[in-house]
Amino acid sequence: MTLFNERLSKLESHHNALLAMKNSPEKLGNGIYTRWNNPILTADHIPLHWRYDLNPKTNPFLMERIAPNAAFNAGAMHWEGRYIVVVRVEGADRKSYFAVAESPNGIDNFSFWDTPMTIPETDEPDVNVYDMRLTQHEDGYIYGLFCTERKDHSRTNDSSAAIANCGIARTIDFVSWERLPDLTSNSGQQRNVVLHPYFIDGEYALYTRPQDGFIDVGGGGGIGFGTCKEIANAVINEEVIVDSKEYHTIKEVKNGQGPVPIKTDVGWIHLAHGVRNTAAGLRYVLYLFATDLDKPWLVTHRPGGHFIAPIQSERVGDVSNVVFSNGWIHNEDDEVFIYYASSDTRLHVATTSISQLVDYVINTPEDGLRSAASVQTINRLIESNKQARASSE
Ligand code: M1P
Repeated sequence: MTLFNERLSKLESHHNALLAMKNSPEKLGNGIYTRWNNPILTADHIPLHWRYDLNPKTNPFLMERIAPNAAFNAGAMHWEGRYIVVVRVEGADRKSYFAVAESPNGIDNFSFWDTPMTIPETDEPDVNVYDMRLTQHEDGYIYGLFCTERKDHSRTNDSSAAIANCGIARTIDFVSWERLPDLTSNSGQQRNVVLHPYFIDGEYALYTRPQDGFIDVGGGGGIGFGTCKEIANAVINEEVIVDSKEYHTIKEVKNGQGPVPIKTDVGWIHLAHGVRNTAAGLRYVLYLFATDLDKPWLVTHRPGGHFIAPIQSERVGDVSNVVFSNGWIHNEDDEVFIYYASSDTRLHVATTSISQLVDYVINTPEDGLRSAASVQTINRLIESNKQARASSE
């Protein structure tokens, strides 16, 4: 057997085994959701024919020619009975692109479609694109809103200076994408923009994240909300802050809407990320809040603290101490699949149900914003547990 054939056979059997691997749920969990033990997608899941020149004449050593670096932050949708994720794949060259992967059950056996997604560019080409949020809108299209990043040419002395904005594309089949003009708003920059699935007062409604700078949100106060008459020329003139960043909380530095909120009897349940600074750098965690069914910019429930934080091996990766989510799926059985990435490296799933999310949102105490208030909240729970025990004896 030649070196080429031997390597190819090993690579294929390793790759096939990875894609066929069954996932298993954690044993006990916290009662709110169940983490699944294996990441559902990693750089190793990227198809071999995207990475290797498979011709022995031009690649006798069977070297990897186009290395992937990571597969993470994914939009998600239950589409035609299939669990679809639109993954942020990052190459060794640091460019991200989108690729669709699908699974029969939402928890394992994810495999990428034959080619990465081709998203047309605008007249001002994107340098990097990432973090697509998928919305099945009542206008009939599936929208993908994503971050488009370009160099900030006004700051000539800073090679890192960049401008983030919201790119908009739409499809009906995840194969052909129509690119629309980027969002226009009064904020200097935008990231984490999400299209609401319904018209509000006849207009398209978007969750935004106004920010002054590329990393720092500066004066940007939190997760915003605005409407626009057209989506093919999306202009938001006014943004209100829905959920603000807050001193000494999990979202002290910044926050951002995750996927499209899920509609429930008690209101829209939102998954978001909150960021605080530490001596070890920024720490990203996920949290939930709920908004009014008719006015989805008014917060009705604010469970305190994080919902998902990085644990164990999730803590380490290209950007350590990060969990991020821009995709979840609510299926017809009221099961919820939360797709979250860890440390900008790999994609995981945690499963829960609408009943559990509603219970969590309603019954988790709010952040009292002071240590003494936290102790009072714990003492109230201890006291009610004592009373419950006494009345059952
Ligand atoms: O590196 C952590 C995350 O940083 C950014 O998030 P935000 O817009 O809130 O600052 C994004 O680049 C995101 O993709 C990344 O996971």
